[in-house]
Amino acid sequence: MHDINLYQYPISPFTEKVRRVLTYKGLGWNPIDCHYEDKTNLLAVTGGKWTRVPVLEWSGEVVWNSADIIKWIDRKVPAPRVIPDDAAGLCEIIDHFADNTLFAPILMLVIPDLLDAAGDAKLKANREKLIGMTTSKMRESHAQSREALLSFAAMIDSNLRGKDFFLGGSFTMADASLYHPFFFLALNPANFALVQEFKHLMRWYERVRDLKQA
Ligand SMILES: N[C@@H](CCC(=O)N[C@@H](CS)C(=O)NCC(=O)O)C(=O)O
Repeated sequence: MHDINLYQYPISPFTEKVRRVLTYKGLGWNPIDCHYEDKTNLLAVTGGKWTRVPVLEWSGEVVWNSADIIKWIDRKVPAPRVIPDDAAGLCEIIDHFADNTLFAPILMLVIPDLLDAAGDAKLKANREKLIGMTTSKMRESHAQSREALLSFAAMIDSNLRGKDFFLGGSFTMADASLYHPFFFLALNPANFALVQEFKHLMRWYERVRDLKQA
């Protein structure tokens, strides 16, 4: 048993952002799997204030929202730092881009096949309501989503030329933020193949996926 409880879904990209940071810092956690509809455990741990994953609980302290969890962890366990003092604002901007801009076309591309493969009508209806779009509508966006993804992948790839990590030689929050949409994309090998041509991005993806304790 570890001290940290991490409320999650195994395939949750936002949780994966936090899991990369915990791994790098050598902090173990107890995964507590949540249900897409029954939010009883999330409501209980957050005092009714939050129903999304990830939520982190450590010795009675409860934090939610992936970026806030990472900032909190970096203060509580500073070594090794993932938010450099001179790049804190940049990490926040990159996190915002990753969650809201990079993730958007990836969500459209990945969710329809994922839901079809699950074959669970209740889950499909629940996710369509949450996202505010049917899977057919998501599929209609696919040409545009692929184009957006390729343009974002090209930007990230060009910044990774000659660097092990997005801000330089060490893993930072920027890597965790940018990694999580690609983690989700990799759930669908046909979609992940779209970005294989970006060699710097691919090497970085594997480096972050295979990250060990610093
Ligand atoms: N801004 C939040 C977003 C978290 C989020 O949207 N998580 C998804 C799963 S990856 C979720 O819990 N969605 C609501 C649900 O599944 O009911 C964060 O960064 O933690």
